[in-house]
Formats: sequence, C-alpha cells, structure tokens
Amino acid sequence: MKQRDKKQVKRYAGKLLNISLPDLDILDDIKDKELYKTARTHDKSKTSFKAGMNLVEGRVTEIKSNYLYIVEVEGETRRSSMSGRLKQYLYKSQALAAVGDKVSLDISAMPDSRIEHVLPRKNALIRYGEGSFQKEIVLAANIDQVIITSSWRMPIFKPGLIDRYLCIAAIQNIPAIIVINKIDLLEYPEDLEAETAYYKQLGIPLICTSPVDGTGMEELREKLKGMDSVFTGHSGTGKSTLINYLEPGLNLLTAEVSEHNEKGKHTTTQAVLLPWSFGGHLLDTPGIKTISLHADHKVLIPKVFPGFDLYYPHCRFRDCSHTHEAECAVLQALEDDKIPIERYDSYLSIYEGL
Ligand SMILES: Nc1nc2c(ncn2[C@@H]2O[C@H](COP(=O)(O)OP(=O)(O)OP(=O)(O)O)[C@@H](O)[C@H]2O)c(=O)[nH]1
Ligand SMILES: [Mg+2]
Ligand SMILES: [Zn+2]
Repeated sequence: MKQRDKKQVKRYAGKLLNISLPDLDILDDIKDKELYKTARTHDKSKTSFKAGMNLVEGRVTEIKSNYLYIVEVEGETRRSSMSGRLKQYLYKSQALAAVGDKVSLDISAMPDSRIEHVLPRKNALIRYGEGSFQKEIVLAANIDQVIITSSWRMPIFKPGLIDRYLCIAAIQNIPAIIVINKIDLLEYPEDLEAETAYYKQLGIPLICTSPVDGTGMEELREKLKGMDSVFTGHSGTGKSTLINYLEPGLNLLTAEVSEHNEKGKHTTTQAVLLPWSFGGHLLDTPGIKTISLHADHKVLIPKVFPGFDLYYPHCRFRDCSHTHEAECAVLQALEDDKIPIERYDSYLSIYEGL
C-alpha cells in the first residue's frame, strides 16, 4: 500500500457508517489477481519482458567465469554472457548454468549473445565436497551415459568400485556402461567370466577393451556415437589412453584444461564438453574422478545397489536395509545363491561406509 493511501484509510477509519459489502464475485476477482501476482513474481526468473529478442537454443559447453559462458549453437560456439535477471533470481545455485545445460540465447545484439533461460535438466552429475558440510557442486547436466572405466590388471579389477559407481550413476539418473580395459593382460578367460557374470546377467552393458591391441575399441566407439558420455574411474585404468585412441586430436584440449588449473581459477571443478569427430560429446573434468556419494544417499543404496531392484519390493519393510530385518528378500536371495556373497559384502561396505 502506498503511503498516500495509508493516510486516507486512517482519516476515514472512524467515519465509515454505511458499509455495504461488495459483491462477493468481486472479492474473488481481487483474490485471483493477488494469486496471479505471486505466481508471476515466482515465475519472473523464467520470463523476460525485454523486447526484440531473437532467441535460439544452445548448449553450454564450457564456463569460463561467472560472466563468460561458451555456448554451442548448431555446431558453432559463441561466447555469451548471462542475463542479469537470471543472476538475480538463481543466486542460490552454485553456477547459474552448468556445462551441458540447454539454454535459450538471445542473439539479437550480435556479436554479443546472452543466456536468457536455462531449460530444465534431465539429470545432473553432482560432486559433493569433503567434510561434514558436503557442499553440492554440479559438474555437468544432461549427460547421456557414464563410462565406468576399470582395468583388468594394473590396477587389478575391483568389482566393489564398479558397484559404487553403479550406485552413483543410478542415484544421479545416468545410464552406465562398464568398461574393463587392459584386457590384453587377461590370462584365463574363465576368471573374467566369473567376475562379470553378475553384471551381464543384470543386462548392464559391459565392454572389454584394449587400446594396446585394439580389442573392443570399435564396440566402444559405437556406444559413444551420438551420445554425451562421461568417463569415470580410478587413476591409471586407462581413460586418457582410451580417449586418445578414439580421438587422437583431443590431447590438445586436455592441455588447455590444465592451463586453467595453473591459473587457479574457480573453473577447475567445471567440466568441458568436447565434440567427438564421430558424433556426440566427451565430458571432461578434473573433478570427475572424485564423484562421490552424499551421506543423505544412504537410504537409497538398499534400492539402487545393482540387482537389488529385483528383490527389495518383496521385503517386508519398505525401508528394509537388508542387514538384519525379518522377511528380507535380499537376504533370502543371498541364501538361495542368487546374489553372490562378494556382491552382498560390497553392498554392506558401501551402505555402512555412509
Ligand atoms: N597393457 C595395457 N596398458 C594400458 C592400456 N590402456 C592404458 N594402459 C597404460 O596404463 C597407464 C595409465 O593410463 P592412463 O590413460 O594415463 O590412465 P587414466 O585412467 O587416464 O589415469 P588418470 O588420468 O590418472 O585417471 C598408461 O601407462 C597406459 O599406457 C591397455 O589397454 N593395456
Ligand atoms: Mg587420465
Ligand atoms: Zn530387505
């Protein structure tokens, strides 16, 4: 209420004698207007009232700073700023837009372009900071698949790590492919069979590769074609070697990333989307190796652990932890040898570690 109106209310307050209620429909009208106003304020960040915009859809491929975004539009990259309106309304998010975000870009003032909307995400790859605070950092958005890279030997195959990465991928809603690299170091095929039977039976895509002798490399390329993929996995499993085999020109860009590191920019946790020459993108980020689970995810592990979806709906308790409960379908499956003891132990170590 304006100051002037307040005064008027005061002056007439004691003098109103013949009061008649207005038509109730009018009251409803006023209420609707108020509702409309709140809804509009809430939606304001989504709506722009600038005139003469020329909006095109693009995708954020790199974030240089809070003020400079690289956006790909129909195969070409543009340097873009962020609308002040979005900065004002989306201030809570770590970065206003993450790499991989689809945005609408105003290109009416070419060569300058400005991000006007950040479109809803289908998923996000999130990293959690160390310590009890576990700050959320969005590494990337709208990712098609995560390539869980392990090696058969050097370092030795650790299915427990695969389980952990599969849980993370499930929680973050990103399909996963298991790659077992350095398969040239395999001596006894039956060993591989024993280690992978569980995942194969669950229908999780699994590819054995070796950039040294070329095994599985075309199969991997086929899986990457036209998709936006993230390689994750422990140091030394051969991620860089796989990527360089598939796209020999890319090592240049790896150097570009470390240049940022040296400058100690805030962007070191940010990802870069690099186009494959055969279609799709590779998402590269220094932070990716440390993608981790949040303590809040503990309650999800009993449901997302690989293969448990077949059993947990039949547990007696909806929040069954599959550790001690009566009528637990997972413990029953363990007893019936449907779940190998190694996988169950791996479950316990992930669940109890959180
Ligand atoms: N025998 C064998 N060695 C491989 C294979 N792939 C990679 N290597 C070797 O494994 C070592 C580590 O490979 P990288 O590609 O650097 O591993 P990375 O996963 O990128 O490691 P980080 O960057 O530390 O995470 C290198 O010495 C590679 O030559 C393979 O298929 N067979
Ligand atoms: Mg590497
Ligand atoms: Zn259970």
